[in-house]
Amino acid sequence: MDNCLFCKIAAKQIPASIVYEDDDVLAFKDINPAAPVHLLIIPKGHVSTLSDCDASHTAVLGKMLALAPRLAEEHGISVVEDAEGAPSRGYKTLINSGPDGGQVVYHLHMHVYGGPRPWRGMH
Ligand code: DGP
Repeated sequence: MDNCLFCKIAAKQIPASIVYEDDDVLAFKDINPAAPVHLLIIPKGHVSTLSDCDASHTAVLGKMLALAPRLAEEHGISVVEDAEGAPSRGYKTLINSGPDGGQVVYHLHMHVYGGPRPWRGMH
C-alpha cells in the first residue's frame, strides 16, 4: 500500500524503534506510549483491519499472537510469580478494529502494553 504508514515502517522508509523482525511480522515501539512498555506487532503484508482477515491470514495472526509473550519476556513484563507464588507483572494485548474500536492507523496491528501502572487511559 503506497500511502500506508506502517507499510512504510515495514519497508524502512520511515524510522521506528524495531524490536523484532522476521519475514512475516515486525514489532516496534509505539511512538506515543500509553504504558512504560508499549509495542506494536504488525504483519508485513498490508491488511487494513482485523475485519479484512480471512483464513489466509490465520498463520500470520497466530505468529503475531505468539510473539507477544516472547516480547513480553524480553521487555521484563512477562507474568511471573511473586514471593508468595501469586501472579505478578503481566501485560495487555489489544487490537483496535474500526472507528468504534478506536483504530487510527489502518494497517492491522496488535498493541502490547506492560510495566508499572497507571497506564494512560486504560485499566
Ligand atoms: P490504533 O489506535 O490502534 O490505530 O493505534 C495506532 C498506534 O500507532 C498509536 O498508539 C500510535 C502509533 N503510531 C502512530 N504513528 C506512528 C509512527 O509513525 N510510529 C510509531 N512507532 N507508532 C506510531
